[in-house]
Amino acid sequence: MTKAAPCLAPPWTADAIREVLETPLLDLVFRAQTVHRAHHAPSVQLAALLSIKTGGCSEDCAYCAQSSHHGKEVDLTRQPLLSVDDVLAKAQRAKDAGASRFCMGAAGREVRDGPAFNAILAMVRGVRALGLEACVTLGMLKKHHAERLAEAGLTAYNHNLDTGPAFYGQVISTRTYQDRLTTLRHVSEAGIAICCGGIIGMGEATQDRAEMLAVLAGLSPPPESVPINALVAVKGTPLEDRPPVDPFDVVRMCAAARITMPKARVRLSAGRAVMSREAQALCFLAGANSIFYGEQLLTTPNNDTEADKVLLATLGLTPEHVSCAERIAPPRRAF
Ligand code: SAM
Ligand code: DTB
Ligand code: SF4
Repeated sequence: MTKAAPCLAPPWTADAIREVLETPLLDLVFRAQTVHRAHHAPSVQLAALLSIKTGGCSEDCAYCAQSSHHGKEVDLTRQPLLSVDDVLAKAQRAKDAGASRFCMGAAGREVRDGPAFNAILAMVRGVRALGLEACVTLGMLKKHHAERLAEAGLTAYNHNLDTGPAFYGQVISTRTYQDRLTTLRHVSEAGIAICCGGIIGMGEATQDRAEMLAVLAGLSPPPESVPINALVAVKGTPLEDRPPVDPFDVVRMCAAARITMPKARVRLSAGRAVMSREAQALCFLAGANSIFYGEQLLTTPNNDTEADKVLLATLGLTPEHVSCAERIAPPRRAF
């Protein structure tokens, strides 16, 4: 008698994901919603975002307002690292407004040991003590940095792939795709959840989007959250003249992320401020279940908080809460 084959999902190839991305829109949304309902309640995670250190970055990411490579042309006020007290006051305000995760972003190539990193560890501890999930995005890091962040109770580390490997070199030259994957490995090995996604609208082809999703879906363990950003074309950056992203393309990316990573949170991220309520609703139908919540992203505006609350209520979506277990327990989580 032959043994039954183990039930393993086949790995997603870029070609298969490209087919998914090119499915007729309503069929795609229907398929994504079917996957979504099998894995998730009708709730949306509200993730507040704060830039804790702004501008003056050595990297040359073509989309970014904070790179000093295009700094002179961008209208941006640099801001050194905020104090722990300031950050925790903002985290408390975000909690009061209903956020369950507090994300802190710092401009810069990589984490370095020293007083600034110690202050960031204190911020993570403080955010967790407020009963919020904590996420940071600090650029590349080494194994011991990830371990210290895990000890401080960090819930997730955001480090995006940004695009597919073939297109990547047209956007960034100062760090490689492999550098990003190495950072992600350090994060996972420390037991911290991975928040990793990318940007559409930088001039990439559908194939590049598919290749990025194939890398993401192939990560082991897979990302806990996947931010889908539509380029915010910031004046003075090399991508300032990129045409606006078609909101249906954002819907397609949310759907393909949901189908290929059924358990992840799919975060409708940058670019939401210029999307209609109806386009956002389609993204939620396609499986998005997280948003950046609060009126500022890092350097650019985000949606009005009250309008977001009304939209979620209109759609019958409830804000996700940090579970009681998560509040009491673990600084380190198995991932
Ligand atoms: N410096 C850190 C790093 O690059 O790893 C963290 C901050 S960085 C600004 C976080 C992510 O925000 C980027 O990887 C990119 O995916 C996204 N992002 C930055 N500027 C953007 C823009 N103008 N439009 C859309 N997404 C953007
Ligand atoms: C992510 O994927 N998107 C956020 C967060 N991670 C840090 C950042 C979006 C930045 C949009 C442009 C800006 O505000 O500078
Ligand atoms: Fe620096 Fe991050 Fe902006 Fe790249 S995305 S220029 S690393 S702040």
